[in-house]
Amino acid sequence: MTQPAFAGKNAIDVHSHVYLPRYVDMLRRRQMVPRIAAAGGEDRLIILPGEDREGSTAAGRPIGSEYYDPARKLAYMDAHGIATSVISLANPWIDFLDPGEATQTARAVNEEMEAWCERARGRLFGLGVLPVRDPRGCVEALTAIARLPHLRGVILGSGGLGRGLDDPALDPLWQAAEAHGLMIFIHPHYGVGTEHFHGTGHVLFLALGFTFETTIAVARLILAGALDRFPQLRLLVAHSGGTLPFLAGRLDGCVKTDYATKLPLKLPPSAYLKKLYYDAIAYHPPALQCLIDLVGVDRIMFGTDHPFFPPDLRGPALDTATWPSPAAQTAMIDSFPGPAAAAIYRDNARRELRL
Ligand code: 5CU
Ligand code: ZN
Repeated sequence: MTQPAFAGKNAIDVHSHVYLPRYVDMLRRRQMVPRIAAAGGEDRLIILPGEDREGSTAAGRPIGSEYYDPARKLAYMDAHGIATSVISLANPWIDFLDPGEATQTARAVNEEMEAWCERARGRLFGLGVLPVRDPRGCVEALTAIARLPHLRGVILGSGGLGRGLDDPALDPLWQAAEAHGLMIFIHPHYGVGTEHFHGTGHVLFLALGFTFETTIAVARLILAGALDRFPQLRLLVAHSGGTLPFLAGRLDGCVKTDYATKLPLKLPPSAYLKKLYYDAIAYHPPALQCLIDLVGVDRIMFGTDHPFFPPDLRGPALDTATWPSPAAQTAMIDSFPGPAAAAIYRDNARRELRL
């Protein structure tokens, strides 16, 4: 009998999203982006900035219960040889909520996330969310998350508290994450260069806007000396670090020859990039090779981005279909030698996220 392509991988997926049911209800009640709108007999998810004004996106994308039903997450995992997923709320998290509402919602979301993971009996672990418009609430949320047995860290948008990752107001948050040994998953949402993307649907926003957003946010964090102040901080950077692996040498070169600017850095930027963790969502073996050459195989972890980038199907057919992202990531990782692939598929996540 032919084995399915994913049989026996036992992968750990560190980039796997959900919208928890209470969050979905909140998006359904909203009139402004982010929101869920019923259109043409289906629900559509409209989350990206300006998306409701951009005709070429056909107003968002379809959203079904694959985004908020844990049984469907597990069905997808079964179909793709994924043993364990580390789930995180998808963008834009709770960034848009006022401080008071955000703090309450963060608590409720993180507890619901914990309950999902507990019921999944070892197949799901989670990353919590932070009420980013309430800096003190963020530190309290980190302390609460550290006590939840199935949560291993938090997902944080590249915008940080609203002023980027080099914002000194983030220092107490970095300190708390360091003290609790929590991983912070840095993920884009707002996009950069969006004035160049009209007429291209989601394509350039996600392919370029997302990756350059991450690139800029992490580069600024490094140039601000945050990793000298918090050397034990553990950051997992989405989409294989955006373009950072490719541009690391240029960053070093520019820092070295900018004689007029005094940056508070002990090391060249690439040395800090080597201390971070990355998912393997690169879609292209030479791109993953570039990341491996920069940081080694022990800091890179398999991810799929489920339930984004689905095949063009609806309903339960989605649960047994082969999805493009895991197929692409698997083909890419399998082109590397066995020990490197094993490290990326599971060993690194198991060790770094205590799974
Ligand atoms: O590529 C991704 O990570 C995503 C995501 O998480 N959310 C989204 O809206 N599109 C793509
Ligand atoms: Zn994602």
